[in-house]
Amino acid sequence: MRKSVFAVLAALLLCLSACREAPVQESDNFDELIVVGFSQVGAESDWRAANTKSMQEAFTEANGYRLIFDDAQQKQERQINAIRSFIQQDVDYIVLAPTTELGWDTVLKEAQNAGIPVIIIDRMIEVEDESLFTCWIGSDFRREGDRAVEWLEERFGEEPVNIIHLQGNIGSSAQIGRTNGLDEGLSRNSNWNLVARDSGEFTQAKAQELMRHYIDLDFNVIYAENDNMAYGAIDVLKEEGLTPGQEVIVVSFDASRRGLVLTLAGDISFNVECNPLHGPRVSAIISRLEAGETPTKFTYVPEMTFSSETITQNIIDLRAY
Ligand code: GZL
Repeated sequence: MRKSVFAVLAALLLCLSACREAPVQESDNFDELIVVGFSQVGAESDWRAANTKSMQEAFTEANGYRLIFDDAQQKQERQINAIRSFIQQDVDYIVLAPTTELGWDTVLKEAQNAGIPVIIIDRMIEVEDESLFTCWIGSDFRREGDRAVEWLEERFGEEPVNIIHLQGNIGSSAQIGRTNGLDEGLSRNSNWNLVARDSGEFTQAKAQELMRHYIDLDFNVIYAENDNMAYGAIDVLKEEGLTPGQEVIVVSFDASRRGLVLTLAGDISFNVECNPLHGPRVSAIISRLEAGETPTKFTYVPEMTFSSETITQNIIDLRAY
């Protein structure tokens, strides 16, 4: 009996001395971490998944951050609640990927009054007072639309172009810019005709639903404002025995990996990149703010285009998302 008690005591002492020398865990410096509250639109698309992954990989404890992540399921009201929660938790920074352009003034004023800088990523916001956010980094959605329209003009020339237009979430700057680009194309090409226009909410399922509704119309082009809606449209074309890239030309946005695989296959004929990899970009902005510097107010990220004629598997393999 005594031996076993002694043995237990000896083991306990050994364990305690080992724990004392235990290496400092990252979480031991919990109070030194920069706390970032990130309000994300949702998980509606491949683009969004890549954007979330980029942010989560940038804002780790190993990199000196504690990330508080909120998925708003594409509802602005949930984003506003998340921002208020971040304020209550007194985070160091708020990052907002806004669902829509309008309706942010009140809650951003609350963040400003709490002395918490707000960084906007991806889509743009419209506010009375631009001091309500520190800076914005994202895409030039109107230019994305213009590039798709320029390709369609080159592809079709004077031939008839009868378009089904699958829009993203109405009021998001990605939808506004890409739609404005198409509207400019429709206004300057008398051989172009808008057959149908509807919001697929950037999702594959909603786009399938719309395409099943419009499939009997007379169209030869689908202008899908993101890859996931292009996937949905292509599903229905194939169900109906139509060959994307032949009877129907599909133009898409995002250039996600799956979108580029379909571009290589010829299902998508033209794909405009919308780069989601904002994690390192936002981390660099916060580093500058931590150093007392003032970041550029508006930063547009570089983007390229891909066509089924020029894309290769090697290009896809080299892509980061
Ligand atoms: C664009 C982004 C859009 C993508 C969609 O920057 O806001 O939202 O194009 C995503 O895939 O759902």
